[in-house]
Amino acid sequence: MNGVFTVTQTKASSVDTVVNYTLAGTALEGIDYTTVSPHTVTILAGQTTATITIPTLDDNLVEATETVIATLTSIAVPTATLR
Ligand SMILES: [Ca+2]
Repeated sequence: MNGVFTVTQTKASSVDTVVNYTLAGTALEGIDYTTVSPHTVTILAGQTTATITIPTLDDNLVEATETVIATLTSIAVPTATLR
């Protein structure tokens, strides 16, 4: 089962909005889930939402729930400031 984050902006943009993000949490990229590259999510022009999908990997270990935390860090395109 994949992890899915929904990214929302309050107003639609007339151009694609590309947002950078970082991944943290107890789950490890490349071990617990597929390496995601680049760490960007694109909200298409005219839309207000996009999704970040984290494809989980089965490491055949019985273990406690592991977490993934996605943090939006900056807007790559267009040039703007996250508020
Ligand atoms: Ca694991």
